[in-house]
Formats: sequence, structure tokens, C-alpha cells
Amino acid sequence: MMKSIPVEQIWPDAFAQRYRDAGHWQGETFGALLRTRAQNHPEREAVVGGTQRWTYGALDQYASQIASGLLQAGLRKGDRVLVHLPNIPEFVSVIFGLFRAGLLPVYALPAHRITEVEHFANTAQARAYIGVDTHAGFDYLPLVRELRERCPHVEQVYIVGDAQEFTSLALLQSSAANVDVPVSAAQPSEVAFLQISGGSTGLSKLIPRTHDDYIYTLRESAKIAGLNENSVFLGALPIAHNFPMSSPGFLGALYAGAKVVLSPAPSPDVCFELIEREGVTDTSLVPPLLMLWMDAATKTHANLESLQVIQVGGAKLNAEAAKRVRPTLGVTLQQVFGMAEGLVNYTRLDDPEAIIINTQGRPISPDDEILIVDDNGDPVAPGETGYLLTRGPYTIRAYHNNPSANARSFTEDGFYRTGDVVRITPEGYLMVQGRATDHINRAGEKISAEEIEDHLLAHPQVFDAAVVSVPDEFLGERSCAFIIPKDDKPRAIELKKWIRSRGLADFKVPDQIVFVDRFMETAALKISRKELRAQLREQLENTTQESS
Ligand code: OOB
Repeated sequence: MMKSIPVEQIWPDAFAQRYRDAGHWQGETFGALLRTRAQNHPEREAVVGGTQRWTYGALDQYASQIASGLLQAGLRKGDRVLVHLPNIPEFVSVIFGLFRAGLLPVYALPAHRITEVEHFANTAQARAYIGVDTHAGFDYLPLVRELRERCPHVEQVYIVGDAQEFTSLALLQSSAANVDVPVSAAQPSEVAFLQISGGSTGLSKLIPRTHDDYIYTLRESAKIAGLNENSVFLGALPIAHNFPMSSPGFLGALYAGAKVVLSPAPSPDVCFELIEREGVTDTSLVPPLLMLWMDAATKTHANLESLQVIQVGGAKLNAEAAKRVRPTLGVTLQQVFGMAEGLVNYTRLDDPEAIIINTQGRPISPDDEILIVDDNGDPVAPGETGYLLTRGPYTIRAYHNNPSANARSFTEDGFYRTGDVVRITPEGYLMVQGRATDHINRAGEKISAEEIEDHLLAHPQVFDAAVVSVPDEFLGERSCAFIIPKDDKPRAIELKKWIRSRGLADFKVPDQIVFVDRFMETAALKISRKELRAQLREQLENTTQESS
């Protein structure tokens, strides 16, 4: 079994020292963070979701029960635990229980299916899985059974709801002997959890984040977003995503001692009711949802007056839409350009309107280093467009257990190659101009072209496949698969079913399928997949289409 990963493998000593000296890393852990708040204001509401309302005191107590229950069940500090939960209060008690015990959550999205979950389980060598019986019409228990068969190292399973042959989370909590796990079980410099990457090349990678570095981002993000103990944050997007988790997200809200309201769905009909009922002040949305909300706001009877700030990020927000936010919703827009690997940029609440509308913000930290380089890796002239590289006090220097991705994604001196193409304004604000990597940013969900191509190529009637992004008015981008069929041409619908049958999240099913006889004349010459995808994207308009 692998031991917990020491911080020394993430940041060189000199940098770690510098970040401590600067006061960024303050030696706090998630366990201590919750305990302090529970002691300071035990009766204040912390998490609301479904029919449940938990105070800080209750949340701390549930987290303790989960921590001691899991340790009593034989899990050991440093073990990884898959967390596959939707937006329900148990998401919060489970991860704080894991943090308290020094166990590492590995976050899977509710939309992820067996193939993705198996990949996370194997990459992390997870020893346990914590999930839910059903959510949004999907029965997760068959997935869990399949996972247990494929990954015997996932020894323990806990289920929120009807656990059938597995153990219910409620039973784990009630049977835990009343031993309080000390908050010192986990150290600030240790890895607290593994977040999943957007999967720009091939399969998702695991991102190790420490207590120290992540809590730094929560502290600063809560400040930048203006959260305080009177704030009410709505988790509308799936909270397993880094954005609604920490930018400032529900963790930033708990850091500030605020109330977190969890919505089972991000749609305006569900969220508007919660906003009115709970007096929501802040939430985070991806651009397509913002559009839906703005549209619905003109028609709703719900009272949205409590709303103050909406963070929008995950994909580029167009300036015309940005302009309409204040007049339509009566809130301050805060653009957020971030990545699970680290760097997060925000427009500030008191920035001039032109900056809020036209830029994607500036970094959280004075120690975030921003490099914008050309094709040769040389810095571009100030204000010119180039590839964004970054390093800093909360940007990882390596993925978990993935030497080949590390060689591609980080420079020798520890800069992360974000894959984004940006320029910087004289005031230091970043404007995202595009990206260099071949993924599809579908409403904020990143889909690797390569991953989907590999699954399409496994179809017996597919000779070759190339997946590209296509601009989409609503989604920002949608996915289009170009297919060279074998003699016996499949139907588009069959290929979509095929992708689903491979055990993948629904958002990865190509939105559009185009059959072609060959890719192009130049295909005879050796060109890279990347060039091929670029050419196909350009030629999309002229191609004979059989879209579905
Ligand atoms: C967030 O995190 P990820 O890891 O799902 O995706 C990161 C990528 C960025 O490299 C960039 O390509 C894109 O998503 N992105 C944006 C953007 N915010 C993210 N592109 C243009 N404009 C924006 N505002 O998506 C994420 C993590 C933390 C906070 C916010 C977003």
C-alpha cells in the first residue's frame, strides 16, 4: 500500500518555506477548521439540503463519527476513498470525516460511470467507496457491484440511502464507538485529497492538494468574494467540481462561517425556489447556466432580491452576456478563471465595470507567477497573446503517480502548462483567448478528444475517428465525432449508444456525428492528430453531414 504523499514531493523546500514565511500556508487542517467553527458557533446553520438542516455543531459531530467509524473499520491514514456523491449534506460530512481521519477523498462526479470510476479507483488504489443509492434517476448500486468485481482493492463500501448488501453511511455513523479522532491526525503539509483533472489529454489525472495550500485558497477566495458569516452560498453546480467547491464555493463559505445550501439540480426552477426560501446571497455558475438563469429571471415569480454576487467560470463568458448580468439579476458578476491544478483568477467586486465584463480576472496570490510564452517557450512582449504557464503557492507541480503526464504538463522549473492561450492587461488581468490543447469544453465539462476517439475506435464498424469541438450557441462548445466507417456503416445513434454502453458519463457522448470517406488528401502525408482535428474543425461547414 502506498503511504501518504509528503509535501516535499510537491513543492521544493525553498518554495514551501517562502509560502510559509509569506503567511500563505498557516499550518491549518480541515479537521481543525471545522472544529474551531463548531466551537465558536455550534448552533449556526452550516449545511441545508433536501429535508436536512445541520448546524456547525452537528456537522462536526457527524464528521467525527465518520472519521472514527472508518478508522475502526480498518482504514489507515493516507488511504484513498472514492467519494461519488451528489449535492447532498452527506457530501460535506463525508469529506470532513475523511479529512479528520487523514483519509484522502478522491472526487468522482455524479455523472461519472463505471469506466471513469474504475479508472479513479485504480489510479488512486482506493480502499473504499462512498456513494448514494440513486440520484437523478440513476441506480448506482449495480455500478458499485461492478466496481467491486473489477477492483478488489476497494474493500469497503458505504451508501447513503438503501445500502442493500453494503453498509449504510447511517449505520457506520451510529455504530462508531464514541472515540473522538484528534484533529491532529492529519498534518497541514500533507495531501488532503485527490481532485480529478479536466482530462485534456486522454484519461483524467489525479491532482494532489494539501491542507495548507487549499485552505489558503479558501481563505483568500472567501475574502475576494466578500463572504462572511451572514452569507448564504448556493451549491448549484455539482460540488465535486473544484469551482463550486473552492472558488469560493461551499468550502470557502464554510471557512467564512456562512450557510451552505445544496441544490439537487442547477436549473432555475429548482434554484430560484431555494434562493427565495433560504435567502441565498452567492452562487457559482458556468456560462450556459447563467444564460438560462437570466432568461428565467425575467419570467419568474420567485423573489431573487437576496442575491448579491454570482461567480461565473469554467468556460469563457462572452462580454455581451456579462453586460446583462447586473441589469437582469441585480447582482455583481465575478468572473473566475481557474483550474483544478491550482491557479485561480478573479475579477474583484469593486473593479470597474469594464474589467468585470471584459477580463477573466487576476490571480489570488501575489506569489502566483504568470508566464506567457510563445511556441519556443520564450516570454511574449507585454500584452501579446501566448501560452499561459504558472506556478505558485497552490498550483501543483506534479500529478499523482503519472510520470508521462508530468513530463508533458510541467516545465523543469515547476511551471504548470495550463494549455490556455491568454493575454494580460497592463493592470495584470488575464483575458482568455483560446487554448492549445485538444479538449472540448462543453458547458464547463472538459472532454478529452483522445479518450472519446479511443472508445469510438473500439467499435467494430469504425475504421477511424476524430473528435473535435464545435462552437455552440448554448453550450459554448459541443463535441463532433468525424467517423470513417468500415464497409458496413453504423448509424449515428448506434455510435452514441456505444459510447454510453462503454460506461462513460453522458456528457461525453458526441453531440454530433459526421461520416466521411477519408479525412483529407493530406491525411496520406503524416500529420498529427492535433493538426487533423484542426483541419476537420475548419472543414466542418463543407463536409457532407449526416448529423443526428
Ligand atoms: C475549472 O477547472 P477545470 O480544471 O475543470 O478546468 C480548467 C480549464 C482552464 O484551464 C480553462 O481552459 C477553462 O477550464 N476555464 C476557463 C475559465 N475558467 C476555466 N476558460 C475561460 N474562461 C474562464 N473563466 O474550470 C475551474 C476551477 C476553479 C475555478 C473556476 C473554474
